[in-house]
Amino acid sequence: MNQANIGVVGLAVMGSNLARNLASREGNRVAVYNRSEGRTKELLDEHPEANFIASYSYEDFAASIAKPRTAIIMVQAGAATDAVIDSLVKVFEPGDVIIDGGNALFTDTIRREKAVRETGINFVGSGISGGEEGALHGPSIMPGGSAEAWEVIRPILESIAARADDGTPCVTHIGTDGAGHFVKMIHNGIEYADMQLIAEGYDLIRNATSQTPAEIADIFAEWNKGELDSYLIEITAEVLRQVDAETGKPLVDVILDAAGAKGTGSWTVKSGLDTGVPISGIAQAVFARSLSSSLSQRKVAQRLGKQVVEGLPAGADFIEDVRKALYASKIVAYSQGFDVIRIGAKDHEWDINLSEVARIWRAGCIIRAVFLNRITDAYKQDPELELLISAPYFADAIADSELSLRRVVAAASLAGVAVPAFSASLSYLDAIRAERLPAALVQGQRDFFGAHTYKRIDKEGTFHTEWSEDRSETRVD
Ligand code: NBP
Repeated sequence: MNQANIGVVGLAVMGSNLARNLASREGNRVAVYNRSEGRTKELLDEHPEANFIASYSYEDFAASIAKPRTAIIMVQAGAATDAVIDSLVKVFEPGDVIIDGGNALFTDTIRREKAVRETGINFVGSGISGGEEGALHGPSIMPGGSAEAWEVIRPILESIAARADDGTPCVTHIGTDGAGHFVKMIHNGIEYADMQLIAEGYDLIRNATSQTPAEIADIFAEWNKGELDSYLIEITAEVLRQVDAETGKPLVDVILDAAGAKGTGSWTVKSGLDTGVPISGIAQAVFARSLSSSLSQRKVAQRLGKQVVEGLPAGADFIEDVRKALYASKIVAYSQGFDVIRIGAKDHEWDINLSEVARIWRAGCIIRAVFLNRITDAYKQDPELELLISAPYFADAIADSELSLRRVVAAASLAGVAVPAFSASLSYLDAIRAERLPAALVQGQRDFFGAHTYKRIDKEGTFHTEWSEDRSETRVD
């Protein structure tokens, strides 16, 4: 092939690995371009086997791809993505496809899709999960955009996507314009919650027992054989086993306890606020990272007295409670994440198949987990499922682990260990099932100071009480 059938713009970690993945699949010839020539030359030197066609201008890049052209952009999200799109639009033609595989904010993708569509070029905003390993060996891919563009790019994306155990590729057409990046954003939000819950479970066991990180790694490795079987549990065991070459200490004890973030977690929380979906577990996970990174405030707070951890039960029963609490809370986090996708899809008029979303997260991505098979089944059985935790399998799983979660949150509170994500999950479970919430009092307060009105449980209509005068009630509609 003298011309490439696919191009990649942006050859940093993700782009170069994705380009190599593409080149390794039969029938592909890959064109590559990067703003700084050095990166392109380095990739060519290090991977001659990939037989890339390299270009050093957008014009040559476009000429090196067979029509209709398809190119994947893998550059920094934000202004860099806009700059590359502007350049590609100038050299591409109607019918060509531009895929943005970066972590774009979905509202940017909606804007870009609209603008690019006017030129006759197809624009696909696609979430790509799995980090650098995923990009190289097979990521989970979440493309948005038009159905026509999907048919063009489908074979190539299916060829590079991760394969689940049943052999199906972890890619599906998520929906129009920003749907793919929206779903990728929620994926990352769930990832924040999953990681925080695992960290809280580790912290409790570490505080409760005299076990070393390496010994706790064995516990996680054991958990990975059961219902918690997932990539994040697997790598947790590996991280805990790692010894620092310099000090000989467990590496986890040497790493500064300030967790970083790149933005998709807080975007998810903002979406929860915008859509009115209570994604409290995810929110607590995002805030837990913020708190951890507030190093000077943490220092000042020591004036309140150092944290004293006392009285955590140390036995095997408690460790089993932590495992079950983790499972219940993880189910809550996924349920909240799918809830915001469901409502977000309604708000943006995206026809998102939730069963398909769970299906393509089963391999390749960071939150891949065996129990995603159960989520796939739950939404397949009932595509209109309003609340994932109400599906029979998950309702049973929560019933089985609820008491453990209660004991863990109670023990942590009494002992003085912060478990924000476990606590938020339990409160969510209690609140969402409550027959009556104290929201009635809140409505009374709102009507008192702002005449915001209220509804009654016993009759139709909207009412207001004259609180400060004769306290009479009037119907206002
Ligand atoms: P980075 O996000 O670090 O971006 C570096 C790339 O952007 C380089 O190729 C750089 O070119 C290019 N670039 C910049 Br910066 N400004 C540019 C401009 N004005 N015009 C053209 N190119 C420009 O790369 P990454 O970590 O490989 O991630 C790529 C995308 O994939 C990002 O959107 C990221 O959020 C997403 N993502 C990353 C991961 C991960 O695990 N890292 C996972 C999933 C998704 P240069 O070489 O000339 O500076």
